[in-house]
Amino acid sequence: MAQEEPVTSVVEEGVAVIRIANPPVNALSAAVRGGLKRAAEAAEADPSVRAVVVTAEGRTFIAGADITEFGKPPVPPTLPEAIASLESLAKPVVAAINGAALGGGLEVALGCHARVAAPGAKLGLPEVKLGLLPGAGGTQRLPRLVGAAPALKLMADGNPVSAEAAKAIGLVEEVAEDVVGAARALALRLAETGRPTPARDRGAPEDREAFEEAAAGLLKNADNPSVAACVEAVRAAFDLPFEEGMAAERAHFLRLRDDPRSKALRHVFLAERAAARIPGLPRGTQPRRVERAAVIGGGTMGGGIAMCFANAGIPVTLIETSEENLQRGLERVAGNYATSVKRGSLTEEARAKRMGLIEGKVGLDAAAGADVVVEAVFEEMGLKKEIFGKLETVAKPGAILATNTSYLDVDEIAASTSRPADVLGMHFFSPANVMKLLEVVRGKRTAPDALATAMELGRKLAKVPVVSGVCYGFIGNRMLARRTAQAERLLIEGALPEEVDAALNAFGFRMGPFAMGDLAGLDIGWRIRQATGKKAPVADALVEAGRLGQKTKRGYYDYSADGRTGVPDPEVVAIIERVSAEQGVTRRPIGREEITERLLFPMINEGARILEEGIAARAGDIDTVWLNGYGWPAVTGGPMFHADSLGLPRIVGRLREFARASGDESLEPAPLLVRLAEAGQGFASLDEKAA
Ligand code: T1G
Repeated sequence: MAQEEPVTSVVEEGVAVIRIANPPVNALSAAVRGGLKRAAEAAEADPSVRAVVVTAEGRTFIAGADITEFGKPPVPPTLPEAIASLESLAKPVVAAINGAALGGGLEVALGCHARVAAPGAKLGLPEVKLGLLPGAGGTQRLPRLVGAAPALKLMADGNPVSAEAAKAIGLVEEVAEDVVGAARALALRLAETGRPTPARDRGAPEDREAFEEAAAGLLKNADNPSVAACVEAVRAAFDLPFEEGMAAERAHFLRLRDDPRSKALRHVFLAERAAARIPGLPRGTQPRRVERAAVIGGGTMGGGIAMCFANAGIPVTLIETSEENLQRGLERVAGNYATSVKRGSLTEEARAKRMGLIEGKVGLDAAAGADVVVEAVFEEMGLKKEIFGKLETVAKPGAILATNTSYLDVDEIAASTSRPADVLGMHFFSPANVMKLLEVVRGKRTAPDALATAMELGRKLAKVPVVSGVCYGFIGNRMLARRTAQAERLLIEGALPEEVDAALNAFGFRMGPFAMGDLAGLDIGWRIRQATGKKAPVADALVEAGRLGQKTKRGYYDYSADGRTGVPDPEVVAIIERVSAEQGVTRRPIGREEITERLLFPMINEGARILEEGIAARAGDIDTVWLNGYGWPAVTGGPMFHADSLGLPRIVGRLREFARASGDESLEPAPLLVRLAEAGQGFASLDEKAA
């Protein structure tokens, strides 16, 4: 269907008001760029037009270039051309910034001769967060408007500034509620006094000195190619004529745009947003109203979950079984907030407000007034069933009954109530008040509106929600179990903990599996294995030797120096060698590439099974889980995106080798993985269909 003209222009009392209406965020699609150029040319040709205003409909001015267009054949005009058509008008052009002006959106405003912003507008150049740099004149115009050092800071950290802050640095001339009215008046004044000449000066020496100092600081701390490109492009604004500076900027932009790093970051941006769309939700499904919450269990998880609600301004009742346990839970929450105030990340006023939203109560009856109840008690099915059996009469009709279980069968929990349609999983990740990921586990009888409620609530809690089906470990932990098993096998076959952790550190994970295990406590995994009859000979041997990790100053590493810095421990090597001998395995040196493939490829394989079984609806959802819950480095896009970038045939081949060498059938490539590899396709091809 032909897209309605997203750019219109109406002449009102000598002023052509150009309006962009390209929902949801007025991204600069080809139609918008073409519309802007045509509207500019029409305004120039119309003798009744004395001045021009550019504005937009909706909550954003312009959210930047259309990220979904990257990688597709370019459609003229380019954004720099569209912007030049505004800047080159003989008549004054004023931007009326009604909302967020980001990336190319701010660059459009920079191509205007003056700018007025609404009080709530945000202005920024976030391109570096997508592995890019401002590629439509931002690196050449902004330094000439606000100074090179402030310009570089704005584009290097990628964070937006408020309208007032923008005015303070000279980025906008005015801040006005009636942003279009103020822009019209300014444009007419400029028509009287003469259109400002676009700045083309090369920057004063003191500006250069401040810039070089800022650049040195940035380059010392970051090896971010986008930041380095920003520095070089802004430097060109000093050293080169404007047009040559524009050409230099364009060259940097095209190079970064085609870099795998930027492709991964753009995938992350779109995948996280696609994950919020619930597949197969009946049209017209409306989320239920959530005004009050209750959390059952005042332990670490329960307290953290209660904080999520309070942080979102939702009153929450924290429920425990005794006054003593309740006070302990509330003290833990108060301590967390106090730490944030001490660190300066929370004001005392905000702390008091949030604590005021958390009410402690003893007994399940206190959940009666809640619109959503989150159970966060010990991972024991009998206890959970008992609680849900009581909740069905305590909780009001229509309340969402959510379990925070990490592994257990949500359908079995739902079956312990007579209202399974209200039951689902909301799997928070520890620490719940910090980690972004929320797995929303859809039971087979979960009502569509209950699911929609949990997803919307997830976003309100500033989480990144992803729908998971019911299986042991859902999406993230089910894949993590594969990595954990291989990490253990690698130790038995010849690797050492520091070699395995170093491999994942080199890949981009902040912590490897063994450092992570020591931090969390090795007894947690040990208890799960004891309960499920699973074995991990090395990990079990460490726990049985009293090495539980940092909390006992010894785990896979020795922390006796300062309690936090782990160093290799000969005693651990002895334990590992003993286990290898008991397992009848002759140890061998294992190189970093094999370690990395042995850790990541079985996870990708499990991700393929999760897709085949419909546990996850999209490969991008699986990436979103790993990016937000397990620290997968965003510059490689997540496990499934990374698999596509490596090529699935290579992964299939290596998995077959691993399966043959170990005799471990579970390493055989999943049918879906083989099918895609043989078809020369990637996981992304599935998402294009599921979009
Ligand atoms: N292009 C395409 N789609 C976009 C988009 C964009 N730039 N920004 C948002 N969307 C979609 C998003 O996928 C979602 O789609 C819907 O809009 C709502 O987004 C040349 C090269 C503007 C602050 O990096 O920061 O300009 O899932 O859920 O929370 O120099 O979107 O609904 O189908 O995020 O209200 C630079 C990216 C681009 C800004 C609004 N610009 N966007 O937040 O909504 S590169 C950015 C945002 C560039 C130039 C360079 C946020 C927002 P769907 P949302 P929100």
